[in-house]
Amino acid sequence: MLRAIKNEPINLNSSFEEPDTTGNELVTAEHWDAKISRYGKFGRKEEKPHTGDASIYLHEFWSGNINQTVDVKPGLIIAQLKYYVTTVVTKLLGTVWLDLEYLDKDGNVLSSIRTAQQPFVNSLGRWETIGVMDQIPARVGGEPVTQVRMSATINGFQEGGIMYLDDFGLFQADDAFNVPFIK
Ligand SMILES: [Ca+2]
Repeated sequence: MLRAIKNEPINLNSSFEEPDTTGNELVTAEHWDAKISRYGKFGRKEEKPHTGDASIYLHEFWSGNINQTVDVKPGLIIAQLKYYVTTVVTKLLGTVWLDLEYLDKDGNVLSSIRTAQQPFVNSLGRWETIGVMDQIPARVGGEPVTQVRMSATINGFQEGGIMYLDDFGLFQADDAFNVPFIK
């Protein structure tokens, strides 16, 4: 029988409360990396948090992902992100999706999953959730899975809107065959 356990995120700085201290110009929150296409920046800002004081602010953003690599064990895992798109711009064509890439100890991608793309137009002016649950295999092709690279891709902010991201968490129960419970 599945047991619900209240879990904290197993990744670091999931609420973006800690500012970057490494001089990262693509994402200014500690422990996060980013890949940007053409232009844009994941900028930490204390302006519109979902929880805590800070979130990630996007404006004049073309396309890119914010990502973090996390040690995991085999079993059930949940990734979840909160996002808010303002109603300032009437024509918003953008979407967001999540990827989970399962890595070996050397960082090679063994397998991956991707959520459907969620269009911003469905949730303007309120916090929305995108999430995914999956089962991490112990091995893929004989290679043990030891890490997950979690990423959220934001695509289509060339229209000029404003978007906030917060609480990008990865959850795994202590007993990884239980379903993680997210408060
Ligand atoms: Ca926060």
